[in-house]
Amino acid sequence: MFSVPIARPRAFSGIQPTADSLHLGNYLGALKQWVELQDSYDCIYSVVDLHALTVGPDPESLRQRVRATAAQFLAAGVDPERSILFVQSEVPQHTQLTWLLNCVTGFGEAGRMTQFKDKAAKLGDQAVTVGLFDYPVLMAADILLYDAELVPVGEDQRQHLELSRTLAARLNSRFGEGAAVVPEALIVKATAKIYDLQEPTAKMSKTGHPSGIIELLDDPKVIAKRIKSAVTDSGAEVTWDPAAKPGVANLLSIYSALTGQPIEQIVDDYQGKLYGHLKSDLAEVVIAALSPFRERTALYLADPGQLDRILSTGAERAEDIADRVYRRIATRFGLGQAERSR
Ligand code: ATP
Ligand code: LTN
Repeated sequence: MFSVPIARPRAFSGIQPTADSLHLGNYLGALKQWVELQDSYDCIYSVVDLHALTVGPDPESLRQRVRATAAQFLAAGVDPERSILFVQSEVPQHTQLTWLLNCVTGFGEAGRMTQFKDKAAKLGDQAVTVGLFDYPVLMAADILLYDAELVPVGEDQRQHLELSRTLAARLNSRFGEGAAVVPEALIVKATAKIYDLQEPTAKMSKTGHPSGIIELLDDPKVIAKRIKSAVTDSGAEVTWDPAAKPGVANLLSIYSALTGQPIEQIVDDYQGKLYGHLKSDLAEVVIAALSPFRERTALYLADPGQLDRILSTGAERAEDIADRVYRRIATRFGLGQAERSR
């Protein structure tokens, strides 16, 4: 008897190759869910290099970071036998669909994206590019191109996801049902926003000050130092109070996410102990979790041929889906010539 494979719903997500190492926020907010979803979804994960172009990277470092980011996806447990892993720019339909979506996105609608407004305010008028403005539309194209139902991301991507949903719904109302799948965000509350260790009200970010970040590829000594010098709050008692004690709450969230222990239990265990105890134990927990990750990343980077094969197979499989979905949507727009001549 043959067993007929039952089609599973699709999940899609991406991370920008904007640093040599991902950080703990990227891992707990996104990558950890990516790995878990592979059991129940057909997953498609991308190194979104076209998005990274919006910050004007040096070409050689971009090239290296694309590979380093892909190696970290694999090291975290993205399984190329089960999931599609590819580099966004290798699949031309992403930019093609972006153009179609540009033509149904309001200028004001895109201008309301808070991440754009924040970045634009920092850069100033002269330095802001059209690419940065269009970033959320490219992200919507990434998702709609695979008819993805679920998109695992951190809290900072909520508004962008909302725009993707709006654009998908707009295609359906303008061109009839079935034009696009309306995606859902998967934002896991406990780890949706990991905070900077030095400034525990700001999100841990690749562009933050190094002392506030735990990079996944950091040396264990650096990790221990960063955690021990994390800003904690007044008092010395370990309690869960994110509003009054954001620094301690952040450490507890990280501890809980990496060990699977509920926050209340950790708080109980530290009754009568000081912040310093929590910090040194957390340093051990983080180092133990990240050491095998660092080793696996190094192995993938040491075998460029294998990484190339994984990424080129991934791009082929991604393009196979992207081509079909792009043509379906383009036809709805009335771009039928392309369809007939193929
Ligand atoms: P950064 O701001 O750190 O430079 P980014 O937000 O520009 O990174 P990506 O590197 O593409 O973007 O983020 C990859 C994923 O990691 C996204 O799903 C994002 O929501 C998630 N993420 C980023 N920072 C955090 C954080 N501090 N806590 C939880 N999730 C995060
Ligand atoms: N904008 C996202 C990265 C990203 C993404 C996507 C995430 C680009 N395309 C599609 C999910 C789905 C960020 O984290 N900065």
